[in-house]
Amino acid sequence: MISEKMQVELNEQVNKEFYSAYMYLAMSAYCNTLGLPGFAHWMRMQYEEESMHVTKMYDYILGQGGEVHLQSIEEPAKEYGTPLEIFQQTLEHEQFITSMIHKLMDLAISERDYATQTFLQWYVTEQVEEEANVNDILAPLRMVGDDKSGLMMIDQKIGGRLAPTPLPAN
Ligand code: OFO
Repeated sequence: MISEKMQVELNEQVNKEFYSAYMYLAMSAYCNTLGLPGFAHWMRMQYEEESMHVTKMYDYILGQGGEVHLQSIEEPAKEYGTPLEIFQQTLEHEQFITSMIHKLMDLAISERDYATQTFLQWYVTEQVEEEANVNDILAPLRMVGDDKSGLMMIDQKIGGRLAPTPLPAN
């Protein structure tokens, strides 16, 4: 069982995870228009991963006897600048999501909601990985700058990103 307040906040987070998925799909389309299929693929895989973050939280709310309230999803931007700028925005977004997860954890701790603390721990760990993955791409992007052959090499490398493995049940 979760509190009314926790239910509201988890539903808010479901919406943010949906937005993440939506934004990465928009970024994927944008990378396609830049002629960077590897970047587009990476973003498409990120979209799939975010979709799983959505349903994991959705299942948790329902499993706790709560109600799911799906809200409208903000429209993402159409353009994201250079490949470096795309990943800078990605990092900023993930840092924002990390701060939201931490706020949720603060609430679970203040409510002594042990089940939700355990549930959220998965997202805390996941966010460390999300930020690290983006930083790993930002480093070579900063190094190559505008060099086209350097960009093509990064495009090829990140184009090999594997599809996310299905998440275990809560
Ligand atoms: Fe759901 O982790 Fe990214 O946003």
